[in-house]
Amino acid sequence: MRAIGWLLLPLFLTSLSLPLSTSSFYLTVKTDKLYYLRMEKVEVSGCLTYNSWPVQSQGISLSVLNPLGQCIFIGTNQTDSEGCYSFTFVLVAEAEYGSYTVRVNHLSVSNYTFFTVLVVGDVNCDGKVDLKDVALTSAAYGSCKDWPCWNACCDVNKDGLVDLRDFFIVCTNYGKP
Ligand SMILES: [Ca+2]
Ligand SMILES: [Ca+2]
Repeated sequence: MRAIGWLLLPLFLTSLSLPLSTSSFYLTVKTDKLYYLRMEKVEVSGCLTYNSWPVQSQGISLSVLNPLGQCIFIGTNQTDSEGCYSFTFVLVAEAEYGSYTVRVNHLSVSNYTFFTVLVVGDVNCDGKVDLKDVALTSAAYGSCKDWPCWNACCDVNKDGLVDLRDFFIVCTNYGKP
């Protein structure tokens, strides 16, 4: 009888451990960039794992809140064969400037990340266009890629050259938001 008891013990322990194992789900989330401009496409992606193994065909829900706490996007998708999911949405022309919260959920498991919508011309990504942005653009003025004073952030119109066009954009947005 005692021998049967010892045989059943592992089964008993296994049944005890099952409820605890639900906490082994893990959901990751990231955006393709940290900073965006209005009307840019935002790509959100991540993976769902259980004890580090990918979990496929599971529903993932997404919500995105703007700096005012308003929900600007919601969606649902399923994890693929590698346990990964993705969402894409485009920021509207009137998107609020500032920090956005991206939250993903699968049942009771959730995670979140942030991204920032910048004013065009905010070349140092500090949330406003001011003298620092003008100074940085001046320092990179006249440069193109691979030049010592090249600063990709100052190439505001992304034409491969920091020139009067970029300077004009920075000055036009001076003081925003
Ligand atoms: Ca700035
Ligand atoms: Ca340029």
